[in-house]
Amino acid sequence: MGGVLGSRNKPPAAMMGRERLGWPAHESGHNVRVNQSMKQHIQVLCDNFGPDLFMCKIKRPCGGVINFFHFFITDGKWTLEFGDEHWYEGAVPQFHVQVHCGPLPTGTEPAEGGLFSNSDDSLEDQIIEEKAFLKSPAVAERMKEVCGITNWSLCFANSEHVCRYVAGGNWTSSQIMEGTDLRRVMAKYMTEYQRKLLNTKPLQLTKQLQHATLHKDAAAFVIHTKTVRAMDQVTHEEMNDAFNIVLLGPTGSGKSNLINHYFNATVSQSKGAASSVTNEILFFSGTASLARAPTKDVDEWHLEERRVNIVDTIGLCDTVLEAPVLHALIKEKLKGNLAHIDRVVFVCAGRVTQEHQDAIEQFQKWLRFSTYFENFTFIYNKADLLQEEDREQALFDMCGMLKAGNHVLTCHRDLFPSAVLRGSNPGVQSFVATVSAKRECVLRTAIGLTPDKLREDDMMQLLDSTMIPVMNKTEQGYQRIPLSEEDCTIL
Ligand SMILES: Nc1nc2c(ncn2[C@@H]2O[C@H](COP(=O)(O)OP(=O)(O)OP(=O)(O)O)[C@@H](O)[C@H]2O)c(=O)[nH]1
Ligand SMILES: [Mg+2]
Repeated sequence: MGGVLGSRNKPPAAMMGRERLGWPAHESGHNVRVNQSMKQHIQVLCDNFGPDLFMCKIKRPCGGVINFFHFFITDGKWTLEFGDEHWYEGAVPQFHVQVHCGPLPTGTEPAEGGLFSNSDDSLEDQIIEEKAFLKSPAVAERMKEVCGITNWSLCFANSEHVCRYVAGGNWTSSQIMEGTDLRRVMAKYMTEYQRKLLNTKPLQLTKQLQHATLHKDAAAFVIHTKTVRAMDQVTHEEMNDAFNIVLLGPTGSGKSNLINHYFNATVSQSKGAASSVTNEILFFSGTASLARAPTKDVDEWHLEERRVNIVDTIGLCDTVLEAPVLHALIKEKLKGNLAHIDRVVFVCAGRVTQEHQDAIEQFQKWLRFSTYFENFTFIYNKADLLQEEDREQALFDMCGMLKAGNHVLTCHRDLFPSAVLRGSNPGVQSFVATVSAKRECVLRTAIGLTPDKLREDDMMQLLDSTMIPVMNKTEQGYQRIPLSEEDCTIL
């Protein structure tokens, strides 16, 4: 045998021809095609499913790919899957998402002690239960949404994408993630933009969020320009110039709400819910008056309008995606879209559990906290819910658990975002005269920001602790966490 594609380890030409038809073009982004008349017919069948659903998989060579798992959703009687009875081993599927009450994909008998086996991945013809979940109204809606999708693609729209989307709203396939053989083989045939769009929700399945102003009397520090799922191809200079902030933390800790505060607008969905809210990684771009390293025109550090990208991530310990899949997804999206990170913001709230600590520690290691500690900020969020005297204790406890240390940055007073917002910045000309005025900036803070009331001090804390570059003496002037392959061998 050989690698993922058998002994040849190269996709068959016929399969590649068919597969590439399903790949997104740069102009149109990632789309799914839906056969509307088929959809109308199929989606009424979704009402037949009982309340208890299972996301299952079965090993099934597909389009020449060995060790590929076909995913489907079933209640034990009715099944939603990408495919039909004409599927035979090794075929390139030519089908649509459908619902039937025929035999389960292989007709295998349910395993003892549960509907399906959930233990042994290696068995052929064995149905493996990945996840049991309830048919909530949101699940029922997503089942109907995917009915009739026709453009199956191993890389962009396979059965796992569809099933994970139905179960939890994430358009994700662990089988095409970075690190898999399939990804390695197929990525060679893709453009850079196509690679960025892997595991990205198709446009038709995304809901437009109406942007509303958060606090009527406040100014936005970052002016929103666009929200994207994959960063556009920008020039090397633009890429290098942007100030990139990534928020990471447990689900529900308030990451999306903090992002809305940077823009003073509801750019990201933030709400209290039993399950995770943000189910895709989004890049919010805008501009802000930020510190810039000396240039050939200006000798000193100064303020200038710069592009800012703020990344909202799916919450760690997500209620839907298992940790290894989620971590791989976040890493591939960050690496694939950003050349460097200026600031990593860890956001926690309430109790910090062992699971939270473990997940955060993984990202600390991956982003080399021990080297780049000045590029990390730790936020104990929702501190408005605590008594004033308990805030510092909660922050202290969190930082102890996350081994955050107690790091500070030093920066010219006038370059602080709070100075800019409060209008005390005298501008580049007179700034040069006041260059000696320095201030310390702490990289850990307890804050509470809610849409109902602007807490100005907390707002300033958020901006000051996350939007000051780490100044150093390298050629570029900034210390950044490199993400690109060339800059970094361990990523
Ligand atoms: N009181 C208070 N509530 C907050 C604060 N920040 C967020 N919340 C609330 O907490 C809930 C979750 O906030 P989100 O912004 O959706 O949290 P998230 O971290 O993005 O969650 P996921 O997308 O699931 O990872 C919402 O109801 C917010 O209004 C805060 O500082 N104080
Ligand atoms: Mg969120």
